[in-house]
Amino acid sequence: MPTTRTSRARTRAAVGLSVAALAAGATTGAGPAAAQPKTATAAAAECSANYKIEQKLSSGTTWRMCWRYDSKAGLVLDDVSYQPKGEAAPIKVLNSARLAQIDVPYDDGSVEYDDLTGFGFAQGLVNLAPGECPGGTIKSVKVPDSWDPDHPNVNGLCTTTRSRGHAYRMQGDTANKVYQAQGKDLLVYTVNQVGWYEYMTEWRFQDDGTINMNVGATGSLSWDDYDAGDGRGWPIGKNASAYATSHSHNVFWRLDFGLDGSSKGKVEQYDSAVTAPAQGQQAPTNKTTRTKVTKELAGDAKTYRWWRMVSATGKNKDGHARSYEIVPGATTRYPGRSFTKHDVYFTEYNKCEQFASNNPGNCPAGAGKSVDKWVNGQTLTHPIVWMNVGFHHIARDEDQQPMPVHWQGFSIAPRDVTAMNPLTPDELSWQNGHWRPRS
Ligand SMILES: [Cu+2]
Repeated sequence: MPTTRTSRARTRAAVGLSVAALAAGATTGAGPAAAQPKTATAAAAECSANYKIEQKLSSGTTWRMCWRYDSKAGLVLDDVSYQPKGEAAPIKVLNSARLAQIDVPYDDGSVEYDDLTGFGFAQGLVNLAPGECPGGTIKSVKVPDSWDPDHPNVNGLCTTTRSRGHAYRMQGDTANKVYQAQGKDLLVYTVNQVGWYEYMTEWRFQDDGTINMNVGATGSLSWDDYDAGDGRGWPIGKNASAYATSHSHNVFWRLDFGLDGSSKGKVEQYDSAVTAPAQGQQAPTNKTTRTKVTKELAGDAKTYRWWRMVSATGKNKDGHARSYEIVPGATTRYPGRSFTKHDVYFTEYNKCEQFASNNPGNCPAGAGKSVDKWVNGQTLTHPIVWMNVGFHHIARDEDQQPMPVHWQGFSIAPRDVTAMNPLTPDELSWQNGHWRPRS
């Protein structure tokens, strides 16, 4: 093996030590824009120009936010607001959004990495080449607790726009006119190297109000883990050789909603029950019920279940309470740890509760070090959402070389934030509700 690789493999172990040593005195949250967002005002993002991201997409939607860089979480987005055309002011969506852990246990039980809190995820921020951020801007990031204190600045934050294909298509009876639009996204991302892996942390802000959060893993398979036993790895070298050890990536996100400028959002869970057709009915029936989640909850995704965060104050022009729906992505829930046993956790805001596992925050003794311990019956007045998305990585020959990006993540989608499709063309803006064809 080339020496660079060997030294990189060693780097991983070394990083674990140095960060652990630092952890004693380390605080999370750093940088000039680290001020906590105030709760009252919805509109103005409170950060200097350098830390502001503002993008008006060609369809007329503007996204605004502030960014900062945390010594463990890496990129943090604060004061995120959405302003589609036709809205006079920005609509605040999130107080704060960021990763909360990447937990990587190997299937042979040999090792488990807590990449954010123990293995220098934030310090592993890499420089981006201009070609990686086509049409966009690469910002310089000052990395707290940088491995090289003389060179803490990394050109590591890309903000750009991207097409995402059809936003909608509709034709009239005669098809004389086709309404169609191509959707545009604001993309904000960093790449963080942890050992052999390179994690892409993508935030995509769609012009229709949806936000997608995804982590993609690329780089190389861990060079230290080619000795898996039966059923715990996959041969990726010639014949029965080089059994790359299977492992899980359990990624956590932490979302602090601030819909319409209030942190006092209300969590609701919806479930639908299908019953067989009754006599005389042509189809089975389906009944959807709402459960208000008023106390802390460890939630499990299942068919016909979903959650939303409802604004405490804001209504759209139809008089409906604004909300954001949580749209889970594909996940393989890892049953091996107490904190990975559930898909979503709703906890009451507590400043010291920062990371989903091995939390270094200064919580009182007995508070527990992981998110599952913080679900203990408190009433939700300022709910925090923790999403857990797992991926079981059984390597394949195609993982060399480099390893193709494998993605995991989820979305939050507006539900009644605007009275109609925020991208509705003006000619169709009268078709709200049970409209009558014009003669
Ligand atoms: Cu993997």
